[in-house]
Amino acid sequence: MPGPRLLISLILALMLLPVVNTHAQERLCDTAFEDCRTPLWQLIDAETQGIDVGFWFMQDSSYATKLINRFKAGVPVRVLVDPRANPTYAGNEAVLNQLRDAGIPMRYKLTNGILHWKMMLFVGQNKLEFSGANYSGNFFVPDSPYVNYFDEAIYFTDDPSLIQSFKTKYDDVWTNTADYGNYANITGPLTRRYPTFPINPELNFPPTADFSQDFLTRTQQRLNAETQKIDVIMYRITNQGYADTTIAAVNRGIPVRLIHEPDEYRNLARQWDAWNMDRMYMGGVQIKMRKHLGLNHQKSVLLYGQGMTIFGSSNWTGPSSNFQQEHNYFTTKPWFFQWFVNQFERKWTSTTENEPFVPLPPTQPTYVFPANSAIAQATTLTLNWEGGPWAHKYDIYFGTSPNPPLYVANVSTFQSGAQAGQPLLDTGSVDDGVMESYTIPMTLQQGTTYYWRIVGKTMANQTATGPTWSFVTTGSVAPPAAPSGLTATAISPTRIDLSWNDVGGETGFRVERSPNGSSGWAEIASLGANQITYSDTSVTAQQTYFYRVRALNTGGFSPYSNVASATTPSPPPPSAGDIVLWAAEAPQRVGNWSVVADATAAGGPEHRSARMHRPIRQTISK
Ligand SMILES: [Ca+2]
Ligand SMILES: [Ca+2]
Repeated sequence: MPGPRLLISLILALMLLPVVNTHAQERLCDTAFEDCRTPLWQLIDAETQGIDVGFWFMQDSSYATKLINRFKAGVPVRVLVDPRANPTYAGNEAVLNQLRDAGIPMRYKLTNGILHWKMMLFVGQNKLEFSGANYSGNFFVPDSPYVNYFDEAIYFTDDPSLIQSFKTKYDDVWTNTADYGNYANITGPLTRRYPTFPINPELNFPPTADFSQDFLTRTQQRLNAETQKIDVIMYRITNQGYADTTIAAVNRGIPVRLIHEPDEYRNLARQWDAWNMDRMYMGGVQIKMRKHLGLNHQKSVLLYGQGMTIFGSSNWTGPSSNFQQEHNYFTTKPWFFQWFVNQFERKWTSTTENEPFVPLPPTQPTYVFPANSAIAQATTLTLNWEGGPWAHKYDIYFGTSPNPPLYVANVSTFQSGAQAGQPLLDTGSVDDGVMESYTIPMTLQQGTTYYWRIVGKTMANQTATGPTWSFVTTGSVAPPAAPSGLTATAISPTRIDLSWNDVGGETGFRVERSPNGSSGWAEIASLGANQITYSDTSVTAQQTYFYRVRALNTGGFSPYSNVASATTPSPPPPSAGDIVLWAAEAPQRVGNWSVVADATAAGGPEHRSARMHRPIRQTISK
């Protein structure tokens, strides 16, 4: 019996232990700070009955060397591989050769959709290891704890139901001749090694014809069922369904936190990751990005209302949903959930491991057509440019001004999620080689210089503005149409007002006057564009004047308008106090004299003595 002191020490030690399974043989290993390779090495070294291995790639040859050692010691070893990883992952081919040359039986994935497993099963020890981590050094051992590591959680279990399920699934794949071929050292017919067990319903093995087992379908069901809070760590998010379901959760009041990988946000081979990230950002998902020096390759989801963890090999992508060979676990094991909660809180709170997400701008659009300063362009015209891998919407500035105005905003595509009524590109995509094009929906004027500028926008409305280019349309400018509806109105003995209807495309108007409407036309005014009234104050009383107007632009004059005429009225009779002179001829008048209609004025015709024959007056200011 231990003494009281030892007992207290034991209890304290138990209380200080990190969250562990009550089942002593299950554990999760955090690659941020733990060496998760040594326990796997130990399992390989200790196995005496049989080892089943499946992986996407293995760059760390230490696993291969240890597996070969056991194989040479008489332990049956089987390996499922995918040589399609060779071109991308240096060292994988050498490991496959190493295993093959040792005589280990190997089969490989033949059909489309990669083998994305990362698992080892140890028959004699009743142990299983699986995770999202590929068998390469950085995936299992940090270079520098919390500073330079790959985000992963490595799951070691002796849960009989999980081991039985993996045994059955492994035998299914091993004996599958439709999707898998013999890679090396297969002699005799393919046989199952184990009895066939039921698959634990918490496990998920895409691909499957059972639609309910589609990883997207299962994940969406759990996200839609959540009532409290969702935390996600996800390496790659290229499938719209996951993003939309996450945004929908935020919209019904469920907080969602997401830690993502910045290299995937700007992965030129995975452009739709940024589309989803920017949309989730706009949709209110709280997002942090890996800040440490390694890689966030983890795939885990925490559903607080359900106490559920979703963990495994599937990313939030189309291929991972129901195309690639995957293994995932939708489990409500409390210790498992709490372990991931603790891990998430540490990662989320740390200012050195992760940092708030800042949406990045797109690249500047590259113009293709029409070339800058091109001449003789058609008057119906399609602009062409390459908007790059990150822009999904465009503002198009277009017009005859050297600083063209916004012509159409947020032109997009249905692929990029254009809403009803939103203007659409003719063509366009962030996918490689798909050019953006937009046909200007009007006939352009001939012989005219047009200016255009494209602004690319991400789904988070970050922008990149292209240069301003110009082109000239074919032909010459046509003269404007003739002004119509000219009217002339005498306002006073010395003023006639004109007005007419505006025309399009003019740079100005010219007004002409004639004394008789047929000859003696003289230009009396030159007006600017859109000026459609004129007051002629160079007229005298009791005269009839004739007018016509024409418009002009760089193409020349329009035809003339109609001719309009007006007759100025008589001046008013003199009033008391006016001085009136009757003069037959008054060619030189000094001061403000004007002709009046009063034949009875002093010196007028009735007096017959004056030499002036028309009365004039000068108003006296009082
Ligand atoms: Ca494009
Ligand atoms: Ca006009």
